[in-house]
Amino acid sequence: MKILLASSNQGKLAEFRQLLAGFDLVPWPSDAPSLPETGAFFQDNALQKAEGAKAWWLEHGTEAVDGVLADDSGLCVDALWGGPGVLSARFAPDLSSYRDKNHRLLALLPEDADRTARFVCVLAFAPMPGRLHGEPFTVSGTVEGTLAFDHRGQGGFGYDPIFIPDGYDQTFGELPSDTKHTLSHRARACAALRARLGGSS
Ligand code: ITT
Repeated sequence: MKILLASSNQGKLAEFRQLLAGFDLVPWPSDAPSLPETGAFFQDNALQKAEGAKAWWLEHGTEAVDGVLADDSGLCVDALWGGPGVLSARFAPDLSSYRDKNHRLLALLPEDADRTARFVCVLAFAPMPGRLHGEPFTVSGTVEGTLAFDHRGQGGFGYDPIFIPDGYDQTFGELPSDTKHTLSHRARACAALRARLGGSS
């Protein structure tokens, strides 16, 4: 099955290449427009990106694909009322590096704050007309954990260096990527996607 990956986030794309091994993945072209995400919930945004990418690809696509996949994800911190959440990609826009954004985020928490947090990933899959039947659908995955007291590790991307998954002492930035891929929000959502697509690749 050939799937267009409607994401411009290189960290996500690297993970999808491993998590969706066996599928023929077509990257979102670098000169394609960025996809609006104006919803209040991960699910709304994932569907909006998948539908927007499908419409664009039907007009401008360079090869036939069976479906379009979009990912809306983020870090939800309990002490920040679930933030940055759907706004994770837009947190601290004045800072360019994630090292700085991570320090800014950690500085928002008082020393004695509840540090529980979770990564959430919602994937939206839109079948391509004439190639696959069915309506667009979403699947999701979550990983529970706590926030570290400092940015730790060079691995992963985004907020990985400040997130310690439950059952571990190291952050996703310190753990091997293979470990992240057994338990992450995106790994769980991809497993649900495979099940929903019938394991076909
Ligand atoms: P696309 O919309 O093009 O896919 P984006 O980066 O704008 O890319 P989102 O709106 O879904 O995507 O933002 C999610 C943000 O949450 C992302 O930019 C990261 O900062 C963070 N994030 C999501 N998954 C993550 C992960 O596995 N590890 C670390 N940070 C993650």
